[in-house]
Amino acid sequence: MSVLEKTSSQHAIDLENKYGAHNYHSLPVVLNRGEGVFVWDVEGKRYYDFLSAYSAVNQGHCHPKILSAMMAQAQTLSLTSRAFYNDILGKYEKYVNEYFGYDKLLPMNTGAEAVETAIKICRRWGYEKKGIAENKAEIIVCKNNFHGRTTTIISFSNDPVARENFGPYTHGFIKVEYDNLAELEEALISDNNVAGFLVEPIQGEAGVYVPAEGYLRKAKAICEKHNVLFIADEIQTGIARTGKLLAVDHENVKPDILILGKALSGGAYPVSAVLANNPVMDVITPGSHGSTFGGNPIAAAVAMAALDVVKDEKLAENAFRLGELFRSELNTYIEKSSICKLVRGKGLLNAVVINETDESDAAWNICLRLKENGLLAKPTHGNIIRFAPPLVMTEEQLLDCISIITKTFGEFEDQSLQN
Ligand code: IF1
Repeated sequence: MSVLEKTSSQHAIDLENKYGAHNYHSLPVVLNRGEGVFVWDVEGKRYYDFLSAYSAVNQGHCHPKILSAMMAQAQTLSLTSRAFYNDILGKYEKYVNEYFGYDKLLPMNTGAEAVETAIKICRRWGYEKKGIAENKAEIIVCKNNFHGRTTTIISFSNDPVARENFGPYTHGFIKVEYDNLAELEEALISDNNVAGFLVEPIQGEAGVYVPAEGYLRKAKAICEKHNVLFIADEIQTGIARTGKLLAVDHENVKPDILILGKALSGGAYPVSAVLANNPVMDVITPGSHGSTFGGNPIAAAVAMAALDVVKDEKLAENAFRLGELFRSELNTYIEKSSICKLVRGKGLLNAVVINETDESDAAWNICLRLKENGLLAKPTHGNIIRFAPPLVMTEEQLLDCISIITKTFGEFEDQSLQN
């Protein structure tokens, strides 16, 4: 069959199964078109997208403003490498620094690369500015973290599936309980070699764990007290996803190092960035870090357009308002549900915990039924379903989705409890 011909869903799945590494267990749906909050499968069925490519498509699929910026730049100058200057990188760096309030930006491509970059900056700052002995720097991370898939990053993961048989692992990381200030302070008191604390403002993959009010603010204060850099991984929670531009904005926390990715480009192109002020970023000197595509002209053009959209379309405000509505409506449903335990989240990063164990396939089966009912979502761990639509969703569309979700849950309720 010519690849140009319409392929059936099964044929597309068979091709991936035969020719692609099996590194995902994808929901059995084959998409070939996206627009705003909608995606379509190869058979022409339309779905609400409630994953947003793991919060990369906050601005909606194929946003016209982002695409036109991308195409215009792609037809002009796509890649120079940093061996030479170009006329858009400096403009982009200025724009993003002013947008988030930092002195300098180090441009990368994927989130994991940006996390690795932040780790290198933090360690070098620890040696050159804090005076930690060579190769003794430690970075505190949280249990159940997710920061990417590189060997160093999975070295400090406690997810066996992400980590086993990828050793030997990178040293220099201390794990503490998430949302536990006492453990964080204890780790800092007992180890003078700590250079930084790397944290997700909300733990996404762990199941949308929202820490107690004040956790981020107090953690930052503890870091300041111990001369340790507070590093916020906002790759998934940033760019308006939680109802503020950044999740740390809910507590007015200013990270020493800010890590961005995913929706920094609106999902149109791999763009990530590390932001810091001069006393931190100036440890990076010519030749000490880089990337072929990092800061390329297309990435710069796309990201500026994507950030414009966030402001112009007031996506943070919309996410805040619709998130309140989503959790309120789901809580009303949960009051009488036998299968749903709770809903949690901020803005339009939410999750519903299903009344089953980690090993149960209930959440997966519910997602299969949601697909049949026209909405795509995926479990994060056995019994937790993440609900994260594009932030351009209207109230009317959200109410339509809430009725699909509650109708679908209803099909799994324990009938005996309904009478
Ligand atoms: C997968 C979820 C996982 C991230 C945070 C860094 C990265 C991510 C907070 C790395 C990436 C993606 C990766 C993708 C599934 C998805 C994900 F949490 F979003 F659901 F895995 F945990 N920091 N998250 O969320 O960014 O290198 O991918 O650009 O790897 O399966 P990346």
